[in-house]
Amino acid sequence: MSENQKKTIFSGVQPSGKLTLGNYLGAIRNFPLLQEDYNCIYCVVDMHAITVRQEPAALRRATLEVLAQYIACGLDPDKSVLFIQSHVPAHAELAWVLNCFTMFGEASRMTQFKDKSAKHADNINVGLFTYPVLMAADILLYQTDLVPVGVDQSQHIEICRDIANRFNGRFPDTFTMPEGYYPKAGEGAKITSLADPASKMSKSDPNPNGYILLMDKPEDIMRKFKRAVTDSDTRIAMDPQNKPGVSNLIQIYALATGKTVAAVEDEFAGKGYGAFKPAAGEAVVELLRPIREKTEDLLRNKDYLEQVYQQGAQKASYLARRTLDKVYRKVGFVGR
Ligand code: AQP
Repeated sequence: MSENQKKTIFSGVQPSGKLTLGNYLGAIRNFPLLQEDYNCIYCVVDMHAITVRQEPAALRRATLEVLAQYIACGLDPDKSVLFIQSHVPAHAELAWVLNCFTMFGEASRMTQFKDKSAKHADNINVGLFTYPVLMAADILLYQTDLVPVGVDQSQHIEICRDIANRFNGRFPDTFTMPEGYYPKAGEGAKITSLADPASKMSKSDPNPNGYILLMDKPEDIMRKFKRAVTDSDTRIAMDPQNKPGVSNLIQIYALATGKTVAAVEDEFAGKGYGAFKPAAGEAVVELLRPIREKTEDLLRNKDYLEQVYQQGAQKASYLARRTLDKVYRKVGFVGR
């Protein structure tokens, strides 16, 4: 298939901390699988990350680490465009135009805004409120067909589609209508916290026992799995309603080993949590070991990473500019 016939994929990850197993199983794991059949564009969304306070040196480090992890997880800079969001000013420029096509009421309904406002009550900034508009700009700039994300992002994909529809209604044939591309239920769509199975595994969780980081040492991974919250029953059975903690561990173990849920239930029938939790931990240690080692290698080679993000920014800027010029013309701005 020629490049022009291929559909376009866009996705991004915030360098708002170190990446978790949730980020990996819900999103990044799928990125390399798509790069043969689609035009793929993957971004480190540092502009999104500053909607909550970041320590500048840590943000710089985390940005390079996410880029290195993209590559360590199998993305090939010759096949996919890999870049840093703040290197392509068209993201901020389109976001401004789209702000003027987003209703205050619809932005107010975003659950992530409500959740993050509650978590950061001392810093409910306007950037946090317009986060979904910047995300819509990220996606629409590249005439994206599909956006591979975890289900926690589905509301943001819907508002992006609403904004695109509104803009296209006024100025036809501007944006491709994107669709979310989610893992199936039980296949990483939502990985929950090991310490609180009712909430999503999140890199900004103040309790480090809730998340597994891609860079965690094997002994830390094992400790967190052994302490994972389960229930007073001892059966290893998939039952997200009544046994959310164990069901989350079964999902993780199945994804890490490539086994089916039924095979996992059979393997641990009658064995109890004492056998299951360390086995899940070991499977994750082995899943993450090559990613951690490759990331460490790449982080020692800053010149290579710089070359990747510079080339990526060049390619992304070219594509983004085409859409932005079209948008500026349509809304009536005088051309430069
Ligand atoms: N627990 C999860 N299960 C499945 N998918 C997940 N994703 C995040 N957590 C899970 C997916 O990872 C991608 C990148 O997410 P992000 O870093 O851009 O933002 P996020 O969803 O807000 O992730 P975090 O870890 O919760 O970050 P913080 O704590 O900074 O807010 C997305 O595709 C997301 O769906």
